[in-house]
Amino acid sequence: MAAKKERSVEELYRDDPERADAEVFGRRSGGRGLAPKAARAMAAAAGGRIARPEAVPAGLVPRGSETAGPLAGKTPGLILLQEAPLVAETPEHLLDDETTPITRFFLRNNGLPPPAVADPDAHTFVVDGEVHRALRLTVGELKSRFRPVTCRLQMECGGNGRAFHMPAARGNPWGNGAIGCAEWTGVPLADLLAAAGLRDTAVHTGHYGFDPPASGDPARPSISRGIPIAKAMERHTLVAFAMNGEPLPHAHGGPVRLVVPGWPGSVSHKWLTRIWVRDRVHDGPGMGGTSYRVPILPVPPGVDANGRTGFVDLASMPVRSILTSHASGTRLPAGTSSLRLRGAAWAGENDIATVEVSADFGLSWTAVRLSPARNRYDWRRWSGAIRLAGEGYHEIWTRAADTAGNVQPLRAANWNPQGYGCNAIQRVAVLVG
Ligand SMILES: Nc1nc2c(c(=O)[nH]1)N[C@H]1C(S)=C(S)[C@@H](COP(=O)(O)O)O[C@H]1N2
Ligand SMILES: [Mo]
Repeated sequence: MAAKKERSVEELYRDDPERADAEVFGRRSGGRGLAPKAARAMAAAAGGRIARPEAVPAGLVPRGSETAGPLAGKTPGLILLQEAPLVAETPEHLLDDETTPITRFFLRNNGLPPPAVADPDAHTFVVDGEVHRALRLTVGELKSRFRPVTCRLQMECGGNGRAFHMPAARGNPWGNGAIGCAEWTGVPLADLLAAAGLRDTAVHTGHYGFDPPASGDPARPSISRGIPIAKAMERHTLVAFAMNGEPLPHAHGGPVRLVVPGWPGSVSHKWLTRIWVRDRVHDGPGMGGTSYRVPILPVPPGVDANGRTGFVDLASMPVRSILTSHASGTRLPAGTSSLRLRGAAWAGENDIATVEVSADFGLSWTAVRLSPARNRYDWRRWSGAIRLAGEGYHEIWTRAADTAGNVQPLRAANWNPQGYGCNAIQRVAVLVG
């Protein structure tokens, strides 16, 4: 017996695990070894031959190919950092597309998955507070009453690169893959604020969504951050309802979310229900203390000043570059003496000035070619080549500089309790021969 063609291995397991085991493995739970047909089905799901089909334990399905579960619809290879709340990173080498596909876009939730929305166009959100005329809009009205724009914009978690802080800082240990650059379609928040009419007292926004908090306490939002009015009025700050030309997926905040490019992703509120225009800096969960805040003056690494020394809200994300053409650990054939490289670079509010690569541990650097940005806050794709001197272990380093004169450091020197803004140079190991 073998799994019916039209049903995935995961569906079989979901419906009847015992029967699925019997069908896939040809025996009862607890055994090992895939039946040939099951090995083929699993290979298709995993995107490659299963190397040791005889060793696969009963009940095991390939990682990241789930049709149900937390990474449903995502490319195999995303790294699940946490299941609840859901946090998943895209390894750098899976960010090789000009525009990050939805299947490869990282996920970061602070709360629990919100209920699905049957009719996205009927979903309502409000803009209220320090405005002359509060707005109450359905997503359908947002699309028809205002003029949507489409831009390719960075979305990066404030903790991107956190794993490279030493000593370890609190929070999800992101590598450099809490970033994506998608095409977002939405209405500039500035147009909604203009329609509502800002009062002179308006200084900040506060954002709310309908995702329940991890604590289960319905009185408290999972997260509620905000931005100064100047950033809210910037034309690339969007109230977005589409991603890469598709209706905004539920996992990424559908029916409607904020996209505030260049700033920590936490201000790009998903599952949006309310934008509260405030007469002071917003004080929801995720504001104040050391949350998304960095010390004004350096603090000794490892010392948790707990917000007592001067902290400021993290605004622009720092300059960063990644290599996307080769995964760290890639083996190259003996005799390989040069390599064509591709990657991406971005710098929050600033533009990229240069990207350089080194294959001799930083003794010498070679500039690479940068492709133009489509619009402000787009990332820059880059390509170039590098010589590899001889067989053995090499590291490829990529280093970007921005137009404000900031350069990526070899090691992060801006330690802070929650590990924001770490933009150390990426080191990719390749083995020749
Ligand atoms: N409602 C809501 N919006 C949210 C969050 C959340 O937990 N709830 N997480 C934020 C954080 S910390 C990040 S980095 C981005 C991630 O967006 P993505 O999951 O679409 O990649 O969403 C932000 N918006
Ligand atoms: Mo984030």
